[in-house]
Amino acid sequence: MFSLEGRRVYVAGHRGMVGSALVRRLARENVKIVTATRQELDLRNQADVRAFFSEQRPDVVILAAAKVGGILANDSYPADFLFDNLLIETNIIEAAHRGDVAKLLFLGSSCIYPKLAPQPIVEQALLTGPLEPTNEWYAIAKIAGIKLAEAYRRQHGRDFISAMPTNLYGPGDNFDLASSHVMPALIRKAHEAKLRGDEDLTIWGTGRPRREFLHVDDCADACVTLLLRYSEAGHVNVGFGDDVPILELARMVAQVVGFDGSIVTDPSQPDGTPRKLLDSGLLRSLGWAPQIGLREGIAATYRWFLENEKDQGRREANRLSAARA
Ligand code: GFB
Repeated sequence: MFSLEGRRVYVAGHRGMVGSALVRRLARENVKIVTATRQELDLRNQADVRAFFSEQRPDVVILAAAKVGGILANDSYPADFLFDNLLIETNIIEAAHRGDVAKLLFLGSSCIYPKLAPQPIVEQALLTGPLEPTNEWYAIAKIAGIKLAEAYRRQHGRDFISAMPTNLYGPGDNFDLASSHVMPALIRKAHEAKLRGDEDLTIWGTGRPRREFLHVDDCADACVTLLLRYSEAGHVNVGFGDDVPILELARMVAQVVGFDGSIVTDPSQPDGTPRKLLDSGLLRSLGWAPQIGLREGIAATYRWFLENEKDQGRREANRLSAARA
């Protein structure tokens, strides 16, 4: 058992969907949360990261900072997904070692597993076959992160661990259609189709791939469970336990949003991996279980989208002007 009592916990990536859920969850513990915005600290800069660790002296680090995106963003920006993520995780893990951090949790993704891994996917499936081509760049960076944490444990006796969450969704997600994951994309598409009175809504791919969706608050809770109760070299799957075909997800989202037109598939867009249901038996044996069902989670995320729609619009406008500059 590890104790968080009175610890300084650095949440890297606290403005992202996962990081902000971690900050919400950690508010229930007696900890001092340490954060830095992107403007204050460029995690790709090794000297800055080292200086930040020397100043802030965190006891615990949760590495939830990453360049992330959906299938199209991953496929379109392979260099950014590989380079930025390698730098971020290398800098933080090395600085945590230098700074004598008592515990570090590295967050990866279920895309680390082979494209055609037997289902449900056990942790031991890592590096047993070829990756899904649309996101192999991100996957390679995440595999490097797992191995780096493991290497510091092996060579220096560090208590560094890794969690591999399935597809996450929830408040704070990115709803930009060009870079988002499927859940926020479908929420936005259904909402706008409803407002316009469209007769149909188009989803990418065949609609046949299956995905497992976990609410980000359940993921944050799993991270705390792992910090407190897990201290082994092997990474740990964090999944909901069930998956749905994308077409079925689209129907659920349409129902929650109140769009009653038809759903059309666009097979010219990539499907990605056919299925990636995680076996989360190890995590469950530590006493964790998801609390938020899929329909309930979609409804909560849609409410968040409605409340934050203006912010989302502003964020997209900023992104466009940054891209033009
Ligand atoms: O969530 P998503 O972008 O990523 O797509 P992955 C999941 C599935 O939904 C794919 C389909 O089969 C997409 O073709 N889909 C249907 C859509 N309509 C849409 C849409 O409007 N937008 C999007 N984005 N998808 C990502 C990886 O894979 O998952 C990352 O690229 C990471 O590396 C992340 O691992 C968790 O599940 O395919």
